[in-house]
Amino acid sequence: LPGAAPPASTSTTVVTTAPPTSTASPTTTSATSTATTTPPSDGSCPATPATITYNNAQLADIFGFVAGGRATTKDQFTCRQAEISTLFQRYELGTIPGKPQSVTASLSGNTLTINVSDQGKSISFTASVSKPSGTGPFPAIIAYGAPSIPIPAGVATINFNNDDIAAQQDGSSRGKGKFFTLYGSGHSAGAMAAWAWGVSRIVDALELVQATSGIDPKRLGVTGCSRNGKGALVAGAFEPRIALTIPQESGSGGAGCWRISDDMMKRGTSTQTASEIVGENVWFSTNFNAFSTKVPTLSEDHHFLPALVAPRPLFVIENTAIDWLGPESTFGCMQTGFEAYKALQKTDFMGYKAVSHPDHCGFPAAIQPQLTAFISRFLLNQSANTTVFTTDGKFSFNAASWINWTTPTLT
Ligand code: MCU
Repeated sequence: LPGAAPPASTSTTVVTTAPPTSTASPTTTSATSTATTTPPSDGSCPATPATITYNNAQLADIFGFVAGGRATTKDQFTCRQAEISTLFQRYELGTIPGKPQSVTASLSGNTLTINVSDQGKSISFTASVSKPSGTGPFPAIIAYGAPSIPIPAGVATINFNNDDIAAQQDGSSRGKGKFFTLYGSGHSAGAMAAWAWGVSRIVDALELVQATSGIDPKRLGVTGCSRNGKGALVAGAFEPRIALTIPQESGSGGAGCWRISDDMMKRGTSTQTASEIVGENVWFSTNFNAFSTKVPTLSEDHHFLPALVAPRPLFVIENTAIDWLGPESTFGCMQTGFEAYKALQKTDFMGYKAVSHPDHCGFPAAIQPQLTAFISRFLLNQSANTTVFTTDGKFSFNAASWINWTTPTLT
């Protein structure tokens, strides 16, 4: 197998081989290779049409299949989640390849080394692991870059150098980074799709070394702030092994909905929109460019991201002091996405809290109680009150003008 040479550091080394699920050619890679949940394999999911004609200024129905009909059961909702995954990859993110042919991992000191081979190409990357003292196993939070939330005692931190997997300097970063060394510089993935793939490989690695690592791969969180918050939300949406997703000040392109941000802009607030973001950086696939100036033709929007994370725990942190983040958009968008948690009868598994503070990515003390509650309950297995959905009082969300569908109670 090309590139499958054993890693130099062998303190803990495990090799896994999965059947090939991805190809090196971006044009032939299946857009459905990554599903957030496992839908029934009996062919009972409605097929998603290859071409979709859509035009809707409001926020699309989370539960309605593109081909018609709505999910009324939890099983059917897993079909809809697979469809939403397809739509997101097709129109915004680009394809997130499935499990590579080979992943090997070793943990030596604080360095987790991950070697990946697929279709004859290989890459290697590292993540640094800092653990509490003691033997564990400990839960861990994977932080894009470095965490800008306080990580409590008893939880390990794993620093993910996401820029190494896909660069995000500016528009010239397209196709640059280790993901593209593996899958080709013309691959459809934007940086966020590539990073989500990287998080999945870190989880693969943690599963491989779990016997000796002191990290419990079933209690993993992911976080990031700003551009990296957008990325953390996408990773949580597309990697079902992530137990707790904590995007911080992700704003437009993360917790914001394109439609609401466009509306804010129309009403005179200088906020980030789709048409701006596609020129600023390479977070999205070039597939998204065509939609950025005609957002109503997009058959999804970011209220679908919580619907992909659901019912897994999600705590969204935002900042109302910065118009560019689209605080009105993130509040309305996440409130709409929260309907998925309502439908699944898991309303205390998703929280949103936005307060006003001047320092972008600084952590405000006012959010500490809820952050502590989410981490305590979902990573440390303690009981805590995780019911929270608040923004400070500058605006409200008029659901009636954005939502023309009702939320089922999924059985
Ligand atoms: C909030 O995230 C981004 C934002 O989307 C960009 O327009 C701006 O340039 O940078 C923000 C960021 O990542 O700040 C660290």
